[in-house]
Amino acid sequence: MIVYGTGYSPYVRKVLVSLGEKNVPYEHRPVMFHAPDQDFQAASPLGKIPAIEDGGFKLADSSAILWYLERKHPTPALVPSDPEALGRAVWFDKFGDTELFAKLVVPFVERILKPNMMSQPTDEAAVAKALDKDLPPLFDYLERQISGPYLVGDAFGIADISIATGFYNFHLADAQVDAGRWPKLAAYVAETLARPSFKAAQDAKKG
Ligand SMILES: N[C@@H](CCC(=O)N[C@@H](CS)C(=O)NCC(=O)O)C(=O)O
Repeated sequence: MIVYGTGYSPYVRKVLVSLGEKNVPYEHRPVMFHAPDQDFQAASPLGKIPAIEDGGFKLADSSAILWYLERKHPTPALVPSDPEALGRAVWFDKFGDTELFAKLVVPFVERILKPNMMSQPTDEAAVAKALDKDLPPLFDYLERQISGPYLVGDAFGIADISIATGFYNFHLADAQVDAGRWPKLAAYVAETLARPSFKAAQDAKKG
């Protein structure tokens, strides 16, 4: 299996973590989004990362890929079968990919991407707004949801992958979850990112 997309991407990381958990070998091609690479373009209709090619089968979108991997490599299961747990897992996947990451990424964009890759100055006011205003309600919500090592049920899964992945970019930008204010979230993020699958994905090629 070929996985396209730089290791900086939280969405690419979701795929790499899932493959790591399932012990599926893969070749990683760390292209940037919209890269003029014909094989990548053929796998990603919108030019977004991640995309995969698996024996000629091409698929884009991290959630679509995780569901594909779940059916193709069912063990260990990363998607629960219990109806309520499944509903929550899909919710956390969506929430992590959209509302949460849109805010978590702000320090990364401002402090890493803009000065290093876009020749633009950092807007610390935008970082402060994300840290002081936009993220606290989301962190409050997650703090209330955490009651054990995993967000859903008694096993690591897609919800944990999708919620934790963006915190790696958050940390790269020198931002932290305040453990005094959100102790369960801070511990949960640290423990999840320390899993071998996340460690390997964090070391993945950035391109
Ligand atoms: N829903 C997609 C989102 C993927 C996505 O937005 N990836 C970013 C890079 S982190 C991208 O390719 N951006 C380029 C664009 O939006 O045109 C997924 O889960 O894979």
